[in-house]
Amino acid sequence: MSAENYYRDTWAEVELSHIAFNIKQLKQRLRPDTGIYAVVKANAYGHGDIQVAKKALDAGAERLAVALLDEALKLREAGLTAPILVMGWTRPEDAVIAAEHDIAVTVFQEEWLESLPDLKKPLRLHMKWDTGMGRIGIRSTDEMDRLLAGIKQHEKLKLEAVFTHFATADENDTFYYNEQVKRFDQMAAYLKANWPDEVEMHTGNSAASMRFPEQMKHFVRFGISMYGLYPSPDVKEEQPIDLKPVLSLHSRLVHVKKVNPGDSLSYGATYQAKKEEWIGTIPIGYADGWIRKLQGFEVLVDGKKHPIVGRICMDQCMIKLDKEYSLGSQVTLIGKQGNEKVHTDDVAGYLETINYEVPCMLGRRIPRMYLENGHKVEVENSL
Ligand code: PMH
Repeated sequence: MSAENYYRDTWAEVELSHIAFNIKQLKQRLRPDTGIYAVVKANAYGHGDIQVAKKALDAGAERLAVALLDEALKLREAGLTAPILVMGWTRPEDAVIAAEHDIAVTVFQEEWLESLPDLKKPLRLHMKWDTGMGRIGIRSTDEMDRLLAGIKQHEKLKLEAVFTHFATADENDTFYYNEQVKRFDQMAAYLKANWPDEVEMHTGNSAASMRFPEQMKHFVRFGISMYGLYPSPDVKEEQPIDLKPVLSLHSRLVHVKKVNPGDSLSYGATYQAKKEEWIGTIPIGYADGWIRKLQGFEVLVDGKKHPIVGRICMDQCMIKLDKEYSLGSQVTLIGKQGNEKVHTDDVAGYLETINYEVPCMLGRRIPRMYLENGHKVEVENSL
């Protein structure tokens, strides 16, 4: 269920013009003949897959990439006709549905080809090469031989592309990255010698595509940096392109009170006021993905940082205010207020995780408000 209204004082803002800005920055660095897959898996890293996909295609991405067939079908149901690739494993019996909707799938197992049902429509295949990620993909030219032979046997199958994924493209040390590039190039040379048709190639994620644009093949797969986040602290420092964060997270004070010295807050009564303190309550909690480990993290009210105090509850948490604020005052958990900002990287650092995880954690219970240059264009409440 998806609605255009919501009745709670917590929301995420998704500034679509920044998607376009980030794509433009990358395009300026890529060779003119390198295209872009907008990676919109996992609900576009939590940002909203349909809205982001539309914007990315408008802004110059040619194609879409997702992890699961279900995600691809959702995009088709929303009327998106651009080429879509499922980068993860698809069940062979579901290849019929993929073909019906003209969705390209990833192939890397001989048994998979053998157990394909009869296809009425052509099916586009991307062969995955495991050059060092160790996740999915073939690792040898023997396996490639067997897959190529299998593909030849099915007249409905078309080998559209081959691809690989880098494990360390976001690190300063490029040794392992270069090993993967070498391995890919060897396999590509073998393919060229053993397959008559032209086959597309794509290797780069955000880190590789912005750091080594001249090495990119026909396409790159642009994920985290399309959302305005650098893939790692190393790349953030190197800053090969300028990026604008797309997502911000906001709430409002729904209760403000003065507590006395010794008064306790929240589950476990673990926080005790040392003196008279102003405490605000905001309607976001761990069920929204604002997890308990964020206790102590500082959020913005009135352009100033204020810490979350006491345990974070399922739907609410408390912040210690520097003075009394009126009900409804805006609280920014990720984003800017005045001269202060809380970056997604700050949340990731506090949680000792990567920035990718932060927008993905934000639950569907948080409505997404879509903006174009600060103006609201759409609201989606997919609770
Ligand atoms: N291609 C593949 C196969 C991926 O798995 C990902 C991201 C991307 C491209 C985009 O990478 P980027 O976001 O760094 O640009 N996949 C994942 C993952 O599986 N875990 O974290 C990111």
